[in-house]
Amino acid sequence: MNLDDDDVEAMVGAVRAFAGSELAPFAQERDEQKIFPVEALARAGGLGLGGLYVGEEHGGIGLPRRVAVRIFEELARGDVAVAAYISIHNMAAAMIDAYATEEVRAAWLPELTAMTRLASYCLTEPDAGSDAAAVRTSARREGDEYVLDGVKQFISGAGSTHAYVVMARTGGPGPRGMSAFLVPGESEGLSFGANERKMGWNAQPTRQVVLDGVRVPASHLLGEEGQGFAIAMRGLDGGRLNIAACSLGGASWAVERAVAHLRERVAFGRPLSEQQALQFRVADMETALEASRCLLERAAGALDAGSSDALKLCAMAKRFVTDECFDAANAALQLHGGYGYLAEYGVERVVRDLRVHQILEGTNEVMRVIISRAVLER
Ligand code: FAD
Ligand code: 2MC
Repeated sequence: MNLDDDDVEAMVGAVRAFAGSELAPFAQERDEQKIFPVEALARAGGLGLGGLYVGEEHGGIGLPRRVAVRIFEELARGDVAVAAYISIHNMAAAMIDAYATEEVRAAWLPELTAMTRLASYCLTEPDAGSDAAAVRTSARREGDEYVLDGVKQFISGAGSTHAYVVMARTGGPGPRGMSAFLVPGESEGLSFGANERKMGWNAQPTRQVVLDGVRVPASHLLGEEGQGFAIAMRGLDGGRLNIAACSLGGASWAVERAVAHLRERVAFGRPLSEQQALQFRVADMETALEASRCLLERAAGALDAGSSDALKLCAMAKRFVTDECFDAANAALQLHGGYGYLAEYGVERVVRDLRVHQILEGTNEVMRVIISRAVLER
């Protein structure tokens, strides 16, 4: 999509309004009652938020990454957990658009981009998390079908979504033996574990996905046999930027709340905002947010341009932004005193939601593996 600056600002403004009316007012309730807001997601789809990187012929808007990070920052100001699910949905939809056959794309993408059908990304297994190339789920070719067997762990949206992008082994050990498949949610032999009880991300379910002799047409292979690991990793490059952008949105909101609180709260005869120790804290928080925004923009630009250092920059952005923004949100909680610990202020929810961004879509230790390899092995 060719967007000029006015188009970008109009789109970011529309997303800000959506986050303000459809996400923020319900975030506390969705967290407390573990509500996955499928109707609100369909309305997000109506704004184009279900096919951010999908081509226009199938209902997508083919957005550059540098715009997408701004969109996820805005969404997360409303609700971090819902914004993060929208990122995962887009990662899976983009993989289908990039690697599925034309027939499969035509069958699935219009509803995925509208978000009337939802997607999940299934890489992690009970014994293959950081070591993603150790995946054991198997896919065996039988005539014009593949038969999949295995267990996927921690799958976001599972049980409530319709399209499962599953990485499975079609060949020998290691990354080159892996392939990616689109598995329809209604497939016979597909079942789901209990909704995990979690510290945060309660507005989206997390379940095991169990594949017991699940048959899919051979046309549901994404790309070619043996390309699954690279396809999965390419998806995560952009996913990691969006997760970081969600951290930035959540932390920005929490810092704003903290600043308002410091102005209002009087102690020792004057507003807390007049205490220099707290002013310096605010200065550091604001600097961390702005540095995060700059690194995200830089990494997104590199990914858009297909630069050779894009992988390293995406890992840097994911590591730096999710760490810095967690610390900023946690500091915002501290600046609220005891009120920060109360659910009604919303800041503790943001802290709980942001914590997992240091773990998923590649832990921040794995991000250091990627960065140090790029630096030391070049
Ligand atoms: P492990 O790999 O066992 O790691 C344990 C610890 O060891 C970590 O601190 C890790 O950083 C460290 N470590 C491991 N290897 C190294 C190394 N080489 N060097 C240094 N340190 C190392 N996965 C999906 O596929 N799809 C999803 O939708 C999804 N959603 C998730 C939602 C939630 C709420 C959570 C909690 C997880 C989700 N995940 C999902 C899984 C997530 O990506 C993994 O939890 C993550 O990649 C880490 O894998 P692991 O939990 O097996 O930890
Ligand atoms: N793009 C394209 N190709 C890539 C790539 C990328 N980003 N990263 C790796 N590859 C290729 C690489 O070039 C190599 O190709 P070849 O065999 O042709 O040389 C192949 O893939 C194997 O790469 P590595 O040798 O780097 O593989 P290794 O086994 O050492 O693993 C590591 C690398 C640790 C970086 C990878 O396993 C990893 O990212 N682990 C973390 C897993 C993860 O992020 N899980 C997130 C799950 S999703 C989630 O949490 C959600 C909430 C949705």
